[in-house]
Amino acid sequence: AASKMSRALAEFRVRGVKITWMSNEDTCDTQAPSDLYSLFLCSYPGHVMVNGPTTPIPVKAKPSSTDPVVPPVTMGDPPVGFRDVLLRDGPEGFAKAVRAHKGLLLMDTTFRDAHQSLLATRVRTHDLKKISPFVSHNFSNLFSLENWGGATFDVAMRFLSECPWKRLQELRALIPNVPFQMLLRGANAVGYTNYPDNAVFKFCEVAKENGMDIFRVFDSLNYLPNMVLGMEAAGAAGGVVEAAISYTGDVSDPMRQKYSLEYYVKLADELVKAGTHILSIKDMAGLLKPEASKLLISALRDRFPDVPIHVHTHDTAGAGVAAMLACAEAGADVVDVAVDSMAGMTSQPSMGAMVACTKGTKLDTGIALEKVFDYSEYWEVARGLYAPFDCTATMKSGNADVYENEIPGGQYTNLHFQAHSMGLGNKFKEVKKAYAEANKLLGDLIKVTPSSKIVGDLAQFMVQNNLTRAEVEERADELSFPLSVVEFLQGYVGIPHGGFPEPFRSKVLKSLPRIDGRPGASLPPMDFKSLEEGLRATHGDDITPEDVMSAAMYPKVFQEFKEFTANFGPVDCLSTRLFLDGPKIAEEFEVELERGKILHIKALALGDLNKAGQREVFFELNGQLRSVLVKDTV
Ligand code: 3PY
Ligand code: ZN
Repeated sequence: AASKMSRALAEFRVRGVKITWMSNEDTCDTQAPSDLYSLFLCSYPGHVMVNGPTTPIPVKAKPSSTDPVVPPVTMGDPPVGFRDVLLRDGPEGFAKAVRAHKGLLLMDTTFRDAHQSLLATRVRTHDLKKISPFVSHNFSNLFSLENWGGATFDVAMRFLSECPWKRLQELRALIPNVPFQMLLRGANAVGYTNYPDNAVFKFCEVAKENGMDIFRVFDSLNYLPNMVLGMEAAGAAGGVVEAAISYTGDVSDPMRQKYSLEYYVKLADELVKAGTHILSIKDMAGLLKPEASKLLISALRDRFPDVPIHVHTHDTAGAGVAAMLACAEAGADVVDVAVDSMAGMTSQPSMGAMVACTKGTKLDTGIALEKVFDYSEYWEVARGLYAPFDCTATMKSGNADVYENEIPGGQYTNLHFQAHSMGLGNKFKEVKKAYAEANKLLGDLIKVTPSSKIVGDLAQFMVQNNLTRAEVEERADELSFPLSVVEFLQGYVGIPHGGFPEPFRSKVLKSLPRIDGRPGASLPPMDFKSLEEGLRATHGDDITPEDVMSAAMYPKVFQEFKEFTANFGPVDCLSTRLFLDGPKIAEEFEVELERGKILHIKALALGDLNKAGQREVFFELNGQLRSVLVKDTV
């Protein structure tokens, strides 16, 4: 809503987005020129020049000033890919074709999990789009490209100030032949808590309409009712359902009985019975050793000869390629990789390594290694743009201690960052130890978003308060635990395998209410009509069904994203370095408003602080002198 301070200065469209430019303290309205539209495009660069980036930067490293070069792409339509099979034969026919395929298939995670694990999910649509035609033309034999869901939905709006749906639409237009895959957190959709059932259904429907093909559905406790809800939502939308069993423990270790081979096979039985098109093992922490891979995948292969098996892992310990080769040899149809320069450590194993290691064998991927090198070179340079978020600023290697703490890839990076940014580099070991202890306290859980966060919160609580596991158990009735831990024990996330830990649960909860069964079942349906009306009243008539879903998932983040856009326009047309660091004085840059419509801007000077605490920032805009007034908040 317009605050008392602001009034509408102008309305215009920038790349299809209607903008109402409001005057406020940050923008200049005293000397507004006639071409407000162009000036508007300077407001974000001006803001960054004065105040620094709008996204929080965890480390001091600067974005590289070298832009990645896109390797040459052949003219004409891209080759036929598995998406053409899907469009022609539907999800069942697609699954049959995948199962019948000779050789190993790959899913490329570069556009989602790889940067979620290595670069704090910060990769922008701008850099994804540039390389998309190359992917479409040279990787048409991929099983899929994972490019959406997980944390990307939230981060796109929250930190990149871009619309996740627009990303999906734009990538779809550029890559028509490779199936797109997303990560759906079951009843939590792309959030951290359960949503009403109709919100999950609607989310999948809108995602499918916007070009999503394959829905990898998991639940952070492998809680079947939550998984089935997500599977039904994806299926009803017409998507390919890929039910994913989250993997923890070690099926090759006879001492680890809670998550045994039998446990996984039984769960797989239920998922196949529930109609999954594809069965997936989601090894989010990279715990699947080669021997365990052999045991697990051959057991599943024998039991479900007709169901495609797709395996996901992280390379945290460095054994990812070995494990994925073992899975493929044991009968997996598809394994996950990331392009070499975005692979390894807490990301997926390397695409180039998998392609090279299977070349000429019965598992040959059919992917040209030289194309992988070109693709990798693009990402090696693009990755430099995200240096302020790159985990390699502090993390230097893989670490086999993950077999003990079982921390998922993305969280491993986050906790490492947190420990180091507090100047507590040496504390990371302590945090990891506490994480393992917290997991035991909670009854040895499957750990993946959001259960991994609950274990992490408890671990941090233990480190901060200097508490051992025995002390926490003993004093459970008097400690004030993090809310996430209490809510988990109340049953808000679902029911863990083997039930809740007792007497710990009773001691913590005392008389607090408990939920029996599936948490979403007791939530009232979301009223989309009134949600949409409310959004229209606040933001105007341009609200789309996609906006309604963004607001349904993340009301506050969506609101802030809309406010940001009203102030600064669609910043996704700026290059990543400009977005993060702003232009240097005298630097000339271009903004592509639409295909072929390019605006030439030169940053000229930064004025002195005036009495109102503002600075005037001068630009040359298509040859004309322009300026914006920016409030200095530094
Ligand atoms: C997510 O939920 O975002 C994950 O990547 C889980 O592994
Ligand atoms: Zn993952």
